[in-house]
Amino acid sequence: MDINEIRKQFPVLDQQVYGKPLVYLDNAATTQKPLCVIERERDYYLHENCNIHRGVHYLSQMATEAYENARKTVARFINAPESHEIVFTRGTTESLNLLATSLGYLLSPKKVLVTAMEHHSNLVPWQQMVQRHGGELLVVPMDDNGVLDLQAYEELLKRGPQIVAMAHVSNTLATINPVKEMIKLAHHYGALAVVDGAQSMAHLPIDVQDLDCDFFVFSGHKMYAPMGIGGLYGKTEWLEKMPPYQFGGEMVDTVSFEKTTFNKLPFKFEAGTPNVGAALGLETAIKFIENFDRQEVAQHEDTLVAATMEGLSKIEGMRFIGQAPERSGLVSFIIDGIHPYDLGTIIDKMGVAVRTGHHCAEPVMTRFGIPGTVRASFAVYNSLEEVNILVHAVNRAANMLR
Ligand code: 7TS
Repeated sequence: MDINEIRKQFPVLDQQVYGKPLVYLDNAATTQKPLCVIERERDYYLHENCNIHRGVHYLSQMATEAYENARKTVARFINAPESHEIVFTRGTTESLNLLATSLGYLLSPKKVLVTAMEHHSNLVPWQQMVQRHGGELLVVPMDDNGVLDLQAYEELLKRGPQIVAMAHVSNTLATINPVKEMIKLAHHYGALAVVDGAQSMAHLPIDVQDLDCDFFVFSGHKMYAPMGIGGLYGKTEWLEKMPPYQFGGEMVDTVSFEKTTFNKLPFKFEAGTPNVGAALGLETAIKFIENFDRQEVAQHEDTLVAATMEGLSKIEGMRFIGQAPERSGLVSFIIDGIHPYDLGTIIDKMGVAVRTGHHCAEPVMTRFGIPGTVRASFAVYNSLEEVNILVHAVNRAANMLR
């Protein structure tokens, strides 16, 4: 892999901040976008822009076809059996709110099981939904390395949750959860399985049929695609049963003042005008990812993670948060006596962009008894040279703050 060639496709990386070359290590928050994705969206607005599914004219038909082809590309990318099982949304958060609301109407669940390492987006919608039904949220605990306790998981499943929602990859700990095994167990105990793939789509191959998950959700912007687009995969049998969660144009079949019937899948869940340009950008981002040998990319990212940990481990008082044997894409750490925010602010002035804080996973920080972490997260365009700059910057900042 020629990192310099790859970086040429990301003009945003080629800039200075505070007079220093930008080192962008906040990819778990959002990745940068390659030129092909930017150009695809631009092209759409230059030549194809039109509302879809409703015009008989040429442009509308072209845009509709392009949008539906994008859906097919997403389906192929995650090996969904049918493209109508892909619902376009604004992203992971909207997909999870759709699920919590619609499954809430359908099942009125009294118990939903989540894990101790969820992003707030895969926690609060479920919590609010069960509380509305007078139920409770069950939580799978984890150990000090950030590994889920699978024995406790099974015990909790015996308490009969109707839904289990789990992160594929943790955005704070980097843990890759054994979701296939967890889904199998969930089904054994009669629960539906929802996988939050926000942090896995860009890094791991996804096969929803192999996982056998009932639902899988993701955000485009964390996988080189534009913001404002993402998706929800759901098994047909469940999507058919689930009531819509937003109402309006496009999602209806017939409407009178007395009664409304709804459109077929997936349109039933896509009320209003969608973000067509971003969906086309997402399709291009998928093709961008597929152009690489994915194993080689994963190896490259693992090398960056290992080099980061190796370099940082020499700093006095260094504590890594998240040391599961199976990890992906990021390093979270704190240094004794130093607030993550102070460290992040100082290294920002050295050109290094990392995320500090609780990363929208406050219960994880509570679990580890810390205010937050500093998180460096990687993408295909990051280099070992950037890792060296990060390590050097953290070293200098730590010395300044001590
Ligand atoms: N789930 C996980 C595991 C995430 O990492 C995120 C975003 C979300 C859900 C929500 O995704 P969204 O695209 O709908 O916002 N995580 C982060 C992060 O770690 N830093 O900024 C956003």
